[in-house]
Amino acid sequence: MILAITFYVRQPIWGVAIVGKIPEAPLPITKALFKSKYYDTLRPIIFREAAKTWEAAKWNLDFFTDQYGDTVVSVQLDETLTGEVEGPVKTTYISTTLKKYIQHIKEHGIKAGYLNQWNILSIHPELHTFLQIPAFYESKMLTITNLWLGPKGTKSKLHYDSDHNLFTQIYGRKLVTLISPDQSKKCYPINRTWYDGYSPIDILNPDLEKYPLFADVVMLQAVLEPGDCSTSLKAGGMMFVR
Ligand SMILES: O=C(O)CCC(=O)C(=O)O
Repeated sequence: MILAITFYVRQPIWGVAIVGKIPEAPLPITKALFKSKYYDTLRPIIFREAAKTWEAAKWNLDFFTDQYGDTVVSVQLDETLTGEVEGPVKTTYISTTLKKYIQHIKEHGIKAGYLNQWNILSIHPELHTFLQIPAFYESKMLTITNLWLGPKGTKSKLHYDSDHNLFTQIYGRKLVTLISPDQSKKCYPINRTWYDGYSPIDILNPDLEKYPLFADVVMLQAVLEPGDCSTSLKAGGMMFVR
């Protein structure tokens, strides 16, 4: 299982094009230093174990089955979760209960689909007590809080993002890839809009004959472990997650 929380941040633009790994910084860091060094200069950064002591670190499939099993959720079920996507994509969702979805994860793994962008606090506001916003972050900059719950191997296709985020890995591991706006034309984007723009390329297995420009793309990558926080500062750029 993989589980993550993202807080969305309304603050457009990116600023850097860098090669290689998403950089890491040690904690503690003051609000002022975080803002001047990373936020204002739009540098993606990872703070390892920043959320290790969150109450949410206790979350697992049994917690959601026992406490929220009857909640109705919308689960994405299409091919964008598993491989290369030829556009245009018809995204398919089914409505089910959390209990049934979790049962499907246990029985069918990746075929169970992805409970993504679940705006949990709008439905269960009491869950905010499980999330302790890191002290370096101005919590007033955060807007929507989304939960992403899926089976091992689930992918979020390479897509555009309109907002920065504060991404926290709760359970399982995720490979996060960020591509800055100046690189995105090498990703053969389809629907260049913030809400449904994406690339047809499976970046883990790119077809370079079909997408030769992708061979030169500059990406930042990192594996996030439980408790790690990353501030993607990716607005206007592209993101891929597995
Ligand atoms: O975790 C994921 O699968 C995708 C996250 C994402 O797209 C985002 O934070 O904007």
